[in-house]
Amino acid sequence: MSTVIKGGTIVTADLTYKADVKIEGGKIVEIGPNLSGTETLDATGCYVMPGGIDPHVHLEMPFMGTYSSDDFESGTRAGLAGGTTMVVDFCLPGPEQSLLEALQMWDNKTSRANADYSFHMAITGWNERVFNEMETVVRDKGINTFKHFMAYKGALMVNDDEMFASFQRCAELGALPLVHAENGDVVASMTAKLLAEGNNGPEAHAYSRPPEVEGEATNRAIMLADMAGVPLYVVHTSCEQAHEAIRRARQKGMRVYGEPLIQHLTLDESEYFDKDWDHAARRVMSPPFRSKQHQDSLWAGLQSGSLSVVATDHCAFTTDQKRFGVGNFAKIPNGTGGLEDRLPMLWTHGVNTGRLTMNEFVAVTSTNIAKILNVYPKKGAILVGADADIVVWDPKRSKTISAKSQQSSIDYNVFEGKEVTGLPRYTLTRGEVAIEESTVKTKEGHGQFVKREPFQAVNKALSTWKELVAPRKVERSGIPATGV
Ligand code: DUC
Ligand code: ZN
Ligand code: ZN
Ligand code: ZN
Repeated sequence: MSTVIKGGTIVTADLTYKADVKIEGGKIVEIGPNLSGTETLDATGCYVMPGGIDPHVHLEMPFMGTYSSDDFESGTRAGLAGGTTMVVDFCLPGPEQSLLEALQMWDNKTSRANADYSFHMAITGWNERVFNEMETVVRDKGINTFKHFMAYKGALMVNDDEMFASFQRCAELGALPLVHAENGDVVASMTAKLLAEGNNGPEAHAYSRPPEVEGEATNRAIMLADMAGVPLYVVHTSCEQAHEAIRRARQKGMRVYGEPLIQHLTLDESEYFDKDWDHAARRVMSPPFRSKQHQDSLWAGLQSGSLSVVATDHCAFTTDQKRFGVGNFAKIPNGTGGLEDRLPMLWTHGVNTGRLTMNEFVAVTSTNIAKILNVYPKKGAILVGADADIVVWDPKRSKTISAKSQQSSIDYNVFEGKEVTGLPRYTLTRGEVAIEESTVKTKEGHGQFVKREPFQAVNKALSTWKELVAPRKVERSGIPATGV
């Protein structure tokens, strides 16, 4: 049994060329002209690209007194419908919970996944057990990334001492630290002030977390990672201040990656000033949507390469869940959806406008993150031996995005009414057709956990501060007697 994708143009992060792709046993076995197999998929007029990888999703996540509404079944189905063939979710240990216990809980959620998945492990507190368990997580559990929340004070947030200790541990283990970079202390104090002054509507959420709190935290995390001698991945980079910090660090030779979200690239802060409370609350996420100036900065970063990956932070809450925050914006569950719409929206607003080439599109939706997460070329590649996670992309297919036709289980879509041109004709997950135009053929339980090995060579030579990390003892004579 073999499948041939016939008549298409292969588009990878670096090449565009006409060839057929033959698949057997879930893997690409041959690429070339005039291939034949037991089954043929017609790719005439289409681009054959590595399936999207969304490295930032929260499926069935316990958060702000509820659970995000898409689970591994509906979330991966939404992803596949939009050409995304792998997701990476965040395992969040509760207070005092062991990392390994939390991982077991997360693993239990995945039995109905339709596409492959992996986990980042969050460090939500610091003690000797966490220090020890990190090694097991990296060596035995196939997880090479640790997430740190610099915001959500009193819940997920870690302090600088904890974060710095964890960064150093990541350096030892060959793991990559991730940060949610917002200054949680300042957000908490601004939130309290806004509420005390009677600003309790969803627009106040944006006032409570201005770009400065993100820029400050991004800078701080970069400096601490540099001191620890470890690369850094900054999730949901939403503003110029954070982008500037990343740009500067990269220019100095530091290995720092920035991840804008499709929502921040295409939706702006005016969404919060809609008169309708539900409209604004549905768009409450952290960081919040920004002004057009910040959007321009993010697009420029993708074009110039200072920003590396486009993700979604898919964390979907229903309107009823959002209404927990009526009268107090700080209780609106933070999060928006985007899994199904990331590729079509980025194609429409990036490739169709000329901001991104097709190859850059593949780089920022799939190949770059596969390399950053150390799963390339199993994922993120159209190469012999790679998993056949493939999207056959029809650049002429259009639709109007609507909650009525989406796979996500929530009752609205933040992109409602937006026209997109460029959609999957087929999405294949390890060689199986999961999407054929608008027909969903996903198979519950098909998705497998993707193990990610530690990095052989974490860049230990990042910093001029290295000597501070490894202090040099000074032999001195004539030390004065201590005071009495
Ligand atoms: N931001 C969100 O909007 N939701 C989930 C967590 C986060 O950091
Ligand atoms: Zn976050
Ligand atoms: Zn997130
Ligand atoms: Zn189902």
